[in-house]
Amino acid sequence: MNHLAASELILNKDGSIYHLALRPEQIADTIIVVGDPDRVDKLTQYFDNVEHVVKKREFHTQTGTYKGKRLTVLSTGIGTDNIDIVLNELDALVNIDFETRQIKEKKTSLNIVRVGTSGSIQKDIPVDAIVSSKLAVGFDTVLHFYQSDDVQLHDFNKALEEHLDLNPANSKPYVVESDQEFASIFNSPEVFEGFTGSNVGFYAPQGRVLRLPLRDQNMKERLSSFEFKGKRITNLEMETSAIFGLSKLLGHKAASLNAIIANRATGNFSKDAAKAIDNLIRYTLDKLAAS
Ligand code: R1P
Repeated sequence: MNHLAASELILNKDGSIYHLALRPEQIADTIIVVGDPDRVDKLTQYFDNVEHVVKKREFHTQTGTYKGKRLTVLSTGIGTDNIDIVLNELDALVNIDFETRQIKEKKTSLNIVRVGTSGSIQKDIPVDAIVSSKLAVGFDTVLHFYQSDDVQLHDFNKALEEHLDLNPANSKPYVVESDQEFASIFNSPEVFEGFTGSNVGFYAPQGRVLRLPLRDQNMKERLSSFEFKGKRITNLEMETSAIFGLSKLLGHKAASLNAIIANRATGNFSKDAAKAIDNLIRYTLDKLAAS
């Protein structure tokens, strides 16, 4: 079997993977990913113990146990470009032998759940709600660089392309799914089922105007009015599409939970976003511990 060159699988001097600076023994098989590096402590404050803290750039990792369950919490920073790094390096930590630089024959599947923040684009999904994404649509380009046709829902892609007035210079939207079995542990009557849109920016790419006009002034309305097979786009953020797509390609099980801190349809912002995030954190930890 070919071994991976030093320029492709980049390891640091201490044997850790290039960006995350983690060694294989430092991660659990259930990983919670958050955008904000400061959110990691907000989860691990509830842990029984923390084994280690590793920080490099925006990637802040802590592994420990919560109610006896070993969990890793890792920050991704903002955007699907960072998700490309995080998913590939997490996968390398479990599925590539760093000594021989060869892909292991026996593959390990990780459970990966995002605990994020997001803006709802539907009036009936209010601020402070939790959305668990069943589907995600990526307006980013990450998945298009991989042989990813098999994990995309092409009927949804086509329906979206017909409904949205997309600039040909933008990428083609790709629709991907959570791992239905893993994601189902986060179901409950108070949690909204999500079809989450992820895009490459926070302002125009999500239809926000401060000083610069949008190319498509109706973008937000076009997104919120899309409906196909009884599914409508519920919320917008910047990571879930690549988490779902890359997890499926690499054989990991992904779920994505977002605290809705803004409602883009009504113009409301949460009066206590920190509390909404803490509520989601405690909900996620308890569901994982019970699973
Ligand atoms: C933008 O403010 C950031 O917040 C949301 C978006 O997806 C983006 O990363 O998620 P996080 O709070 O998890 O970072």
